[in-house]
Amino acid sequence: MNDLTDYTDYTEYLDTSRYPIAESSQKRDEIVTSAQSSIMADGCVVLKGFIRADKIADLVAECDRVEKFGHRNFTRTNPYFTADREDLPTSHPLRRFFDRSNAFVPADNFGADSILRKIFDWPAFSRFIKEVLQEDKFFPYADPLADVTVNLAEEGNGFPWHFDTNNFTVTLAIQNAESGGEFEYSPMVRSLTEENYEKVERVLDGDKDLIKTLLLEPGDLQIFKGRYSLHRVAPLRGPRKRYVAIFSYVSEPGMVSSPQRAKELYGRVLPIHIEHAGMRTDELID
Ligand SMILES: O=C(O)CCC(=O)C(=O)O
Ligand SMILES: [Fe+2]
Repeated sequence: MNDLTDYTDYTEYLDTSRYPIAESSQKRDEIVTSAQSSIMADGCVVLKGFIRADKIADLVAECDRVEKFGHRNFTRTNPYFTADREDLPTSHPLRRFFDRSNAFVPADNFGADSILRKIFDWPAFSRFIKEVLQEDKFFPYADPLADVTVNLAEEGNGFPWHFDTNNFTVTLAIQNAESGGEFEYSPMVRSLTEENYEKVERVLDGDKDLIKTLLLEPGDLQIFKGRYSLHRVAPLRGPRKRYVAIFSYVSEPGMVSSPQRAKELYGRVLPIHIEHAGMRTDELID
């Protein structure tokens, strides 16, 4: 398909004059090329004002409607989500454990008129993300609880320092807390072959020379490769909840979570999770 034109009127939500992602044009090519070079340079690109400023209130209202369905999950984890290593000194990154607390609103709560779902289902949107990431194997997640979710976080919470277990994350900032919540990251601090524990330890100790800070505002779209870049969301302050939408893509069509992960992150397991895992319902252990 060489013709990128899509006549559906998404201009209602997305700032398509600033980001004409659905048309073949020089402007679109420039946006894609510039986003690709940011991703290559430090694994991150932020498209400021991707959502029209006058539509943010509708997105906040959508989140306010469903936030009561958020499933809270509390863990204590090191940046690698691995077990403690008592053979190592307590300062070692593998021994640095932080409280992690977050709540995901499962994807099946948003309803047919959801703005977030319309964006996720729009072919021009996923095609644009795929091009920016230059991923050949790129498919929308097929998990009915997790394809497009909202993460909500309250005062004191945030995401402590970690490396992602997935290759990339696509997030849309919708509402910030009164303060805090900066996105901090240390680009490419490790690689496939080198863990660089010494450098990781300096980041965990707050070495500012190694840390970049971004303050995302409502309407900003972030595409981030977090497998090799240590990152966190700084603790939040104030009573207002932080809302971030997460759009999920995977490397194979039809993929869904494991039953264990669905239960942990979304609080429920659906028949599709069990079918894909080749398990029977009575084999599930809560
Ligand atoms: O909420 C965010 O901005 C990013 C969260 C994050 O790092 C993650 O989901 O792995
Ligand atoms: Fe992350």
